[in-house]
Amino acid sequence: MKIVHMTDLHLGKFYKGLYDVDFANSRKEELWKSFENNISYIEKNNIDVLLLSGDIYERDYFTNADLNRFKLLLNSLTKTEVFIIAGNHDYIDENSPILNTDFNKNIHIFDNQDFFQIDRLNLRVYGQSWKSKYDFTAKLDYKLDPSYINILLLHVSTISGEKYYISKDELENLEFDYIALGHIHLRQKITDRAYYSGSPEPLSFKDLDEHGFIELNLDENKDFEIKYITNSLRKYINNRIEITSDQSIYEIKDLIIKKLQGQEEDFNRIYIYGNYRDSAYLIKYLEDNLSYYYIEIIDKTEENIDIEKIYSENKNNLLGKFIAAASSDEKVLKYGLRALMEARDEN
Ligand SMILES: [Mn+2]
Repeated sequence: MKIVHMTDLHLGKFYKGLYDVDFANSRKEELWKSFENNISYIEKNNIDVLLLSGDIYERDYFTNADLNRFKLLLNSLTKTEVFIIAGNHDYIDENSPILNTDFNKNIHIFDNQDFFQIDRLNLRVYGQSWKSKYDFTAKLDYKLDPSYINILLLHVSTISGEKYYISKDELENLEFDYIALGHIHLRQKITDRAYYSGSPEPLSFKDLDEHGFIELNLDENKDFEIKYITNSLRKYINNRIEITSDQSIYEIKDLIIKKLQGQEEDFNRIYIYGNYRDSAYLIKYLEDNLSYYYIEIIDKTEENIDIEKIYSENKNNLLGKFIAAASSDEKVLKYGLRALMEARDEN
């Protein structure tokens, strides 16, 4: 049985105030585009089962037109049984239009039922939908019939200390053949049978590394192998460069261009480390002279000032007294020192 496990699509997500409207809308449309690609993949590859583990869409932004678009895409699948649970972003209540949408019969949305049974696949899929935004307790007392293939969909965290946490031990004690987890956007194995597929598209700088979905082939003996499919349209990447105070602005710009080769169309953050005299000037220059799909430049440079040396040369004058007085506050010390030295250099 060929299964695709996908989660946290966050369709309709609008990047509230973070980006300008056109940019936000184009990324919003890319999330759909990515979903269209994945639906084509599922249809072409004769996938028997699609598991959607919650946060499929954003309740706050999802219009009826969006819901119709979603329905048409899912209804275009001709060979696939689809199972959907709701997460905290698309929780289901009595007013949720998704429960009254005319999906095809092969599309199953968890509301209050324990499981759906597909005889032709000898399959039972269990799932638990969120019913409100801030309240979810996973049910763990399942009695399974091992003559079926039993799968569970769950939208929870496995990071201890986080809300809606479920431990690795609790997951291990469940007797499901596969547990399709959602909520965490990074792909990962939690137990031999419980995995996060990660979000198909990364949605912030928290969602680093590769994105797509999981494909698995579950055989009659209930054995399977996991394949991570990587096909996101973009990535989020943290980059780091080191500079020195005598490097020209052109050399620093070239360093960044080299660093970003092959990732021009991704979301890039550049952390600049090293020493530089006037880093605000440098950052402004780079922002004005580099043009990429998305770039953020973050100043991590240290002022190029050797405080101990300056202190030993100026113990008895204003500079030395200032250093002694301000030594407990590094920021005050550096800014003040620079102002004092600039004033002195002008004389
Ligand atoms: Mn979630």
